[in-house]
Parts: sequence; C-alpha cells; structure tokens
Amino acid sequence: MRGLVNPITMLCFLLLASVGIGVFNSTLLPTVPDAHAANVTIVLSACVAACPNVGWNGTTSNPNPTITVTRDDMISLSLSSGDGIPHRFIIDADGDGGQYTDDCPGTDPCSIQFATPISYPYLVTLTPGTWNYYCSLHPSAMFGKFVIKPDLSVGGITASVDKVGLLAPYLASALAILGAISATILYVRRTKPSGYVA
Ligand SMILES: [Cu+2]
Repeated sequence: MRGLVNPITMLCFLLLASVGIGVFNSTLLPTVPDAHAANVTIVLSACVAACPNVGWNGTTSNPNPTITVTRDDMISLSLSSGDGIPHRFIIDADGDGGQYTDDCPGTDPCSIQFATPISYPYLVTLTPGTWNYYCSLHPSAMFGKFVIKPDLSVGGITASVDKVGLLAPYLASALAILGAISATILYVRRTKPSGYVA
C-alpha cells in the first residue's frame, strides 16, 4: 500500500498547487487599461450664410460631423468662421436647446462668440453619453452629436474583484477530484484479495 500512497500524496499536492496557480493567474484578474486621457484637437469651420453647405465643417454628405471624445480628454476646439459672420460653439448639457447661453459656460460648455479664428479649450467632464452641440446663433442649421465615451484609465471606472467568484470553480474542481481519489483508494482497499501484501 505504501507504494500507492506516495503517488497519490504527490497528486494531491499537484492539485492544490494548481489551485494556487489559478488564483494568481493573470488571466483571472481584471486587466488595467492603459491610461487614456488625451489632448485632442478638433477643427471646426462654421458657415451658414452664402456657403455651398451650411453647418459645422459643412460638406454635402455630412454637414455637421459627429464628434467623439473620451471622458477626461482635454480637447482644443479650433474654431473659425467660414462666412465671416459671428458663431458660437455650445454643448447643450441641460437639454434646453442650443440657443440658450444664459447657463454657459457654467452648465453648458461653450466658447466665446467668434468671427475670427479662436481656440476653445474644454476638459471633457460631462457624463459619458451622446449630447448635442450647436452654434447658439444658428441652432436650427448648425448642430451635431457630441459623443463621450467612458474613461477606463487608472483612476477612472474600474471593476471590483470578486475573489470568491474567481476561486469557486477551482475549489469545486479540486474537491471533486480529491473525492474521486478517496473513493478509488477505498475501493482498492475493499476489493484487495485477502492475504495480499502490499
Ligand atoms: Cu453660427
């Protein structure tokens, strides 16, 4: 019997070791995304009067482009007037429409009014989601989507680690295998012919 016990003991150690390795296996733990917050420059030319296609960056196919950024990005909007008349960039954060500037820039992020090129810096602090941006002076013709993706960088939104959930499948498997081994040992002992000397 001694010759049978040592290999089984070794097998048990190997099983327990595999459980330990599984706990620290990097594939089980949440990955930490790369830091993301970026400096982004967005160029917008405004035109509503005497231009072939009105809007922000007016083209035939897409007169008002969708702007996509990530939360906590530092964006720099390079704003210019294509028709020489004043325009004003605004994000409608409170949903009351793009023409209202009483609550900007406190609630609705907005630039100053411009007829000559300006640079408007904006740290993206709105909740991730899809917002509308406008020209507050021509909101019915100059508007588009401002999409904010969540920031998954360190210090942003991170998933918590469920250690019990991670361990449970491995412990259950280890216990099942150990139970099977124990049952096998008992079976071998009971079915051993009398007079057998290990
Ligand atoms: Cu305008």
